[in-house]
Amino acid sequence: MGVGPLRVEFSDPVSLDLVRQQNPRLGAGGRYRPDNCVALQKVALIIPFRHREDHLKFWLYYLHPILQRQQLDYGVYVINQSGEDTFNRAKLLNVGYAEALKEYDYDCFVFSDVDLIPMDDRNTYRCYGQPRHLSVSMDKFDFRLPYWQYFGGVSSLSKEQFLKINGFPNNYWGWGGEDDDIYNRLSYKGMSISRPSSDIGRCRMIRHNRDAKNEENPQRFNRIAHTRDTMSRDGISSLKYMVVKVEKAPFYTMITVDVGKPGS
Ligand SMILES: [Mn+2]
Repeated sequence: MGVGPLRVEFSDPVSLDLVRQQNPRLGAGGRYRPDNCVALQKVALIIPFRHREDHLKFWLYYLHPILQRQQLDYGVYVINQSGEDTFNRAKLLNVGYAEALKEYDYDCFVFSDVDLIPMDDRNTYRCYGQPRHLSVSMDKFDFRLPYWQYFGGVSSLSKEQFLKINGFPNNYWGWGGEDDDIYNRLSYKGMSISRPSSDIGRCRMIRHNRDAKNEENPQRFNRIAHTRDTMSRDGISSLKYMVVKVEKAPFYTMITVDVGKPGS
């Protein structure tokens, strides 16, 4: 079903009308299931989000056709952090996991930054025998892994793999470190990282400046050094948040959440 390498570029903005025209079989809230077969996995795509509407349009434009060619039974969940306090990517991912499961019996979770687009549809957005790192060769890093343990960008974990590591950390506020903490969790629980080859795993990042309220987190080095001690009490088991609004848009479900602020 795949077509291989894809042309991905961001010079012309895309409209949601175009997304509508190209995805006639997409259900409300960004749900899809193939009608000629039973998909092997039920996949929730989780996108941490705040103020990136233009990036989201590109993501929807490129990803929906790919995910349908991949014959996935899937739903798209945009987890929007309310307010203007410091951003917390990993906590938003935990919220996405919890909220998606309230809607459907998903068994696989793909966690994707809103600005990353795969350049080859053979990079299947599903789960594997080991946690999967999907964005292995990003244009931003010259199409190479920045370091071997790198787990940022786009990744997938089965429900079982996610629960084995108690989900993701809730206390990484601001930019950086949470992906390394997740890598530590996986490795401490005896798992390894599965990856596509570097040509199939090519992807493009939409260029942008650092967001306001997502400054580098100076505590990240200290936190990463203590994952082994903290992971059992900090994770999906200790997750606390408040849903502000659930919106079933035509191409995605947006869940706006209050995740608190540093120290709360
Ligand atoms: Mn980015």
